[in-house]
Amino acid sequence: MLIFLTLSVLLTTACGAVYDYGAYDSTRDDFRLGRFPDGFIWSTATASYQIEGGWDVDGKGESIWDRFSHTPGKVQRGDTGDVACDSYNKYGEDVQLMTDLGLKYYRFSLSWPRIFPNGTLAGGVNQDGVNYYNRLIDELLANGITPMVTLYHWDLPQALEEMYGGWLNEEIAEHYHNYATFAFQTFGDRVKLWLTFNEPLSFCGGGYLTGQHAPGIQDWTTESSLRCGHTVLKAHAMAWHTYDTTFRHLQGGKVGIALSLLWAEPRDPDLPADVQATDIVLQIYQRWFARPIFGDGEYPPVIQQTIQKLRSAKKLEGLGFSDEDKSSIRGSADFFGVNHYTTSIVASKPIDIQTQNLLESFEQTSAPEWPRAESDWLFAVPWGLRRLLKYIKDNYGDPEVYITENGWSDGDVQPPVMEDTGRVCYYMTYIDEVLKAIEKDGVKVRAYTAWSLMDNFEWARGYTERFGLHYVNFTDPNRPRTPKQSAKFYSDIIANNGFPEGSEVTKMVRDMWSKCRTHKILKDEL
Ligand code: GBH
Repeated sequence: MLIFLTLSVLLTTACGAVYDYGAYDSTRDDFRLGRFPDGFIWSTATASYQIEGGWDVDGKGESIWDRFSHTPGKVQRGDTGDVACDSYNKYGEDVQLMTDLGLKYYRFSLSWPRIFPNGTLAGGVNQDGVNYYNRLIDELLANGITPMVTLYHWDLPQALEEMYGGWLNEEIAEHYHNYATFAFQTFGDRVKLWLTFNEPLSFCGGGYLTGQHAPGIQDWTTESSLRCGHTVLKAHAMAWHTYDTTFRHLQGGKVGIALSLLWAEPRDPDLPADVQATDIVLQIYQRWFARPIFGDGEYPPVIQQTIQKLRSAKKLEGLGFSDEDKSSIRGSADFFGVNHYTTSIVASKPIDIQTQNLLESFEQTSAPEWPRAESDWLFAVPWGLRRLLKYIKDNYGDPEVYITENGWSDGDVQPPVMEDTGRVCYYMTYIDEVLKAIEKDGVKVRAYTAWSLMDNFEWARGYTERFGLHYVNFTDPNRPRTPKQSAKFYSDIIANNGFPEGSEVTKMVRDMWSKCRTHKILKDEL
């Protein structure tokens, strides 16, 4: 029996039949030529801890990522962000790379403890840190590049972790609010695009559930990650409202949030249990933060039920939204920021509802034909992005969507991957899905952001995974940056505003085609 089962699994896998997800649309993998709408925003992104270095210079306070990476066993190979790309000193070179690409936008984050060393306004402002961001912003503007600033990309001041228990404590929403207000006040004359948070799901899940990210708390009951998310939603809304009432009429900018959204498909669309498991995955990954902000202000049912369960089991306080909270969170974004990387196939797993939690009720897998990046979670499934964008349009009131991250990793190998075919294929096909979403589905996508401008500190994976359009040599004290093939390709897309017929970039698409495994059908006109 076992042998028979194994054999049949192998056979169906080899035939690929069961894994042909989303095949109902025969034009799914076609490549579409065309230009993006005028004024479409092309950008690249980085984050403070991942690139700056200068972790303890000029009055900067310690962050939870400094502490975490300095703790043995937390980051692969013992890598740290102490120096990283040394952008604290080399920001001028970074801006030069963008100019060479023809980029007009750049997304980066502020390090909270570089500005408020102990996290609080009362603890004092570090003027050297403020000056650093002033220099960077001015350098960008002098080169015609519009800054898009993330206020929080995971480097919480360590002092707030120690004084309050970090995001587990709702009181730090007030400190975040002070910090955000200070940033609007100080930089908002020149910064018009803001993101309050980068991927609450990732840092609440990584920091307070799996423990793989700072501050490294492992709590599989999900209580801690839910508390983290709760504080973050409140803090986000406070910052947005302050911008809305106090700064908008003076500065005229926009404030959004970058949510990490995956796409998911059931392993067997005809099996109700798989369909239901997929819905659970989407409730957690997509709706936990999106529904309160962009939907009706409520948590999705799975999150609500989990909170209820924890409440009755542990007599929990908090974790509920008052009507006031709800109306303050609902609608608190001027655009929908999306970080998207990959798609999952979801299968159900039977669980004991009494003793196990919902995270154990599903299994996420991939299809054998999906190309995999160096990161073990990252598969190239371009059509997943188009479905996700359509989903956002249909479920969240057709908002303006900014793709705030999308990218592909290579390994840290010798010789380095400079002819980065995997990344070129990924960008070419994912960007084309954005074009389809705009032209065929009418999704209001305003921006596309490549992660990342350059190789950098990839969190718990250290420098073992490289996401850059530029190669960074981390063994050289000067951290030289060198464009990869994908940098040239991306700059051609930017110069052409897409893939117009007859252009150089379209010729390159045709040349690349046979090397890319994601889109199998080649359209005649190409
Ligand atoms: C983004 O997160 C981050 O915003 C960015 O800083 C980062 O450099 C970039 O992506 C590349 O990773 O190891 O199986 O537990 C992307 C979302 C969420 C993807 C956490 C990896 C861990 C999966 N990430 N997830 S696993």
